[in-house]
Amino acid sequence: MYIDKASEFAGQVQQVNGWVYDTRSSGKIAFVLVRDGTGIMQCVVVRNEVDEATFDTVRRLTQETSLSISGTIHAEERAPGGYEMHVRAMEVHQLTSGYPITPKEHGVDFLMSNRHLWLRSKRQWAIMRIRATIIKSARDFLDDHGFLLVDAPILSANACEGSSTLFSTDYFGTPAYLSQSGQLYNEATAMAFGRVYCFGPTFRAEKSKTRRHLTEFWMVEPEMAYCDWSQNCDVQEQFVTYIVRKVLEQRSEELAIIERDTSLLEKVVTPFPRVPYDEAVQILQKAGSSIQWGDDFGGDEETIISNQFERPVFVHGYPKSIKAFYMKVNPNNQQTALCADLLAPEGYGEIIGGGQREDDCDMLLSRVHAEGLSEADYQWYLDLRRYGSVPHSGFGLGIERTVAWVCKLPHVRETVPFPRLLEKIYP
Ligand code: NSS
Repeated sequence: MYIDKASEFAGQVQQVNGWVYDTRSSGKIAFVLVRDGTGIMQCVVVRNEVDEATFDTVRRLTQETSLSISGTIHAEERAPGGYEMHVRAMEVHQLTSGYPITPKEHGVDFLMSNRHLWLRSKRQWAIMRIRATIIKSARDFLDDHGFLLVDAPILSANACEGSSTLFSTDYFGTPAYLSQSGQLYNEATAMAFGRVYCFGPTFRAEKSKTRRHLTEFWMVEPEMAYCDWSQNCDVQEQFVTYIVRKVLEQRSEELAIIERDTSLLEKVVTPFPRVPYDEAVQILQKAGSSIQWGDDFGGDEETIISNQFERPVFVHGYPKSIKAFYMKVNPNNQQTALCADLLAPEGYGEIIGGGQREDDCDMLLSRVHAEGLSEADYQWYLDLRRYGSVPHSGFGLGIERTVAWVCKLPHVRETVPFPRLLEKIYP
């Protein structure tokens, strides 16, 4: 039996295969908390109900000892999960000694170097399950709304998000890069399949140590033919609202474990406010920031803006000079691009970057040159503007930043099983 299915087995004798989470015992009775990955079950061992050897072993059980334990399942509202096991027999697979992560407080550096073990703790259990639901609901939403999953390559000859954060590798004698984003390939597949998305790991050699940056992160990237930047925002707000609602519906236990105030997540409903970049600059200046029109926003600026709203907020129409080469220039204001970032509330800042793509071949070519990119490398991408070019838009939602916000975590390092950071590639 898996622990999360205990309610189906009340009154029956069942076996649980797992690890010892905690124990306590008095003279005649012992309580063993066993975890099996799906949950934690209280197993009650009464001295005169088991043989002496078993009771003796129970008293010597240590944290993370692996064991199979069997007995009758009973409803017990005081037990975690509402069911407990009255133990009849037990088999120890390995009696563990010296497990490094104890119930006392540990520092972050210690926990990070023991990430392979830290994942067994209750809080990490809750976060990883919320992460899985965020990913599943992102995919479900897109699968159910006419988007086709079309995978983008990880090895590429092209930079998508600027050459300064490329990880390069040798591809049989020519340089290749790890994907920063599947977007350019999505634009090709959107012209073939209409509405598409890719979902996969992306890589950026981020030299900055911040609470929002990983060097390897997962991104879900939808792309839509015949879609302008504002319709793109309509999809994003439905998408994000759906994801948050699914987490609230399906992960209440996990949200309670991490003590998330869910009333703030309940406020995530459409429509999301849309603030032009110019206004965002004014908001920042009023808040005492020295930011000037034309400057990009860093984490601090995003936090100030996102703190002004209870819902996620779009900031749109950034200066084209601070945005990627593929963004469509606003025909009514040549200095700005038809793009929008979505900033999560509670100070979290950007979780989505997106916008309308430049669909004019000459304009795009001039941007390729202006960025110092090689025209030859982008011929295939320019072809998309030569053969049946249409207005099209898309966006990328960063999974780790979304998990950080939904779980209200202070740093992205806990949002992914094995975080890759500037100075961290072990374990
Ligand atoms: O650079 S983005 O803003 N946009 C793109 O990559 C587009 N090419 C996506 C698209 O339109 N298809 O990154 C998108 C999101 C951003 O909002 C973050 O949530 C996340 O990807 N992101 C990151 N998360 C963690 N660590 C790092 N370093 C990081 N960089 C971006």
